[in-house]
Amino acid sequence: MKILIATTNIGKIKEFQEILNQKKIFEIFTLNDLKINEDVEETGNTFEENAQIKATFYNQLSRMPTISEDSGLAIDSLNGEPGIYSARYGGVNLSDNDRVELVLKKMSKIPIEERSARFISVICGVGFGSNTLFSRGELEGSISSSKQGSNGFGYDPIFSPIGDNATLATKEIDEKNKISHRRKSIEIFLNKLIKDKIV
Ligand code: ITT
Repeated sequence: MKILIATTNIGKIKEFQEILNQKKIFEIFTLNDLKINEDVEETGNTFEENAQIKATFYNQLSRMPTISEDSGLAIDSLNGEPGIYSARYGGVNLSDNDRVELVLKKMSKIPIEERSARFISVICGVGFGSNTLFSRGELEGSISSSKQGSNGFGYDPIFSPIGDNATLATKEIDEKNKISHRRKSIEIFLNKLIKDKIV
């Protein structure tokens, strides 16, 4: 089955490809492959709403079964921030590293036992049968007091999975992909497709 992974985030694309290619179910196309340059504004108030906005928009453009993801980091001591604003936290002109520094600064006085956080991934599929499909995966962990590692993307240099002293950015992609929020939401999504006999 040909599908579109509709994300503009290179880090996400790599992880989706790595996880899905192992399954050998799909022929994966990216926005680049289809020469789609249009962007859509994420005006929703939840991960689900934003994932659906993206999947619907790119399904209409591509006419291909489309998977989109809205994801982010929810930090308990910051009342769930950056949450759905993870990609634009602190302003759209900041780099991933600027955002990491911003979080470290905001949390500089927060003690180790109050630094709990989780990554959330919500996938929306449009064009797989008549229903819009959703799945959610989460990865519990904590925010480290300094940056560690250079792999991955986004907030990986300051997020350590629960029970692990090392951040996600110290891990190889396949190690991260074994435990990540994205891995979990992809697995749940695939199980829905299998249950509905779509694949
Ligand atoms: P698309 O909307 O095109 O998919 P995006 O980067 O704008 O790309 P989101 O709106 O879903 O995607 O924002 C997700 C942000 O959350 C992402 O930019 C990172 O800052 C952060 N994030 C999500 N998953 C992450 C991960 O596995 N590791 C580190 N940071 C992550």
